[in-house]
Amino acid sequence: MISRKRLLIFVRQYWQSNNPFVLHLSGNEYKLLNPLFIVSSTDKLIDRLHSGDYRTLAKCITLVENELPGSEELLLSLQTGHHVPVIGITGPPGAGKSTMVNALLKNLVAGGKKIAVLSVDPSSPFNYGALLGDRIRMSEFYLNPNVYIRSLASRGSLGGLNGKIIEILDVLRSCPFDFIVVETVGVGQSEVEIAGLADTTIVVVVPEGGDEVQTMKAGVMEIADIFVVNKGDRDNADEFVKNLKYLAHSKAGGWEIPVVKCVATEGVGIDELIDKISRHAHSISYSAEKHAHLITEKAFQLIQQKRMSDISKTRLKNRLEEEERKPGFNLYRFIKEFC
Ligand SMILES: Nc1nc2c(ncn2[C@@H]2O[C@H](COP(=O)(O)OP(=O)(O)OP(=O)(O)O)[C@@H](O)[C@H]2O)c(=O)[nH]1
Ligand SMILES: [Mg+2]
Repeated sequence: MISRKRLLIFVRQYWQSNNPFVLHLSGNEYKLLNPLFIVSSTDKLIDRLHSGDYRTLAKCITLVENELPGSEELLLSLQTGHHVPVIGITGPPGAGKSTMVNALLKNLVAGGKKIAVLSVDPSSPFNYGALLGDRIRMSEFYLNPNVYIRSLASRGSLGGLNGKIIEILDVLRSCPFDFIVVETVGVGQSEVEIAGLADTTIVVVVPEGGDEVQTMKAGVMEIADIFVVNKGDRDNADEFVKNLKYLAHSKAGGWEIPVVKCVATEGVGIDELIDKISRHAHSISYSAEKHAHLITEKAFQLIQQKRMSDISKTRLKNRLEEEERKPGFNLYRFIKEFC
């Protein structure tokens, strides 16, 4: 049984993946049945994923995102050791991230690569209407057999990645892609979170507020593997690039954070960006140490989610309202029953 809010999410996903959900209404509750998942065995799904079947991929992502029956079995059968580089692209709303992804797709597809794009946070109130915008900006690739594009809702109004992104990325890794690109708006926690999941994190900024770079959000310096100064056609772009280069310090492992000036709408700077991405992939900071960090981070988050899965804030609130009225209430004694 699902809530009305979840239902709306389902309807949107239905639109994206063309899955024939069967909607069962009873009273105020909705139940979703998906006959395709019932008839497809996990082995069949995995085989189709390996052969790069996008319809199956869309179904599997929906299955995992909504924890529908069969999702755990699917996750347990995935071969998660298969490495497909994840490129995270983050930055403020309107910086030109989707235009940049579009330009990257153009070059990479021309080079014979197969790419998956996850666009996270289209439902954020900071970013209203972006889903439609992204569809228009990347529309030329929606029907391209070498490109798979999927939008994902964010976790909440303060940003943050979709709670199932780790699992979804692993489903995508089962398909024969050369790269997985994740676009996420740099509000709230999402940019820090994407840096914990991506092999290479690209922070897109624009020359705004004069040529000052000091106004950039704290923390951005730590997460960026590559900076892109987009909208390089603006007057103060060169000064901004110069100042940012001065500020960008090297990362552990000796990686010098490059600053690439781009005009995404014109495709300017994209070849240089692809060159930096590939250099980063071969740098020391990317290899064994980073992999160990990323996989530990993933395992930690998955365990955290599983341990917390039976704890609902609403139920906690109701219980606490009751318990607090009792004499001698102690919060630490109360939480012991959940630990
Ligand atoms: N002048 C100029 N405009 C650009 C450039 N790149 C993108 N734009 C424009 O900037 C606007 C926003 O571009 P998007 O690609 O949607 O930006 P975004 O960062 O994906 O936006 P959100 O996903 O909403 O955060 C669009 O009108 C683009 O045409 C550029 O290099 N120069
Ligand atoms: Mg966008």
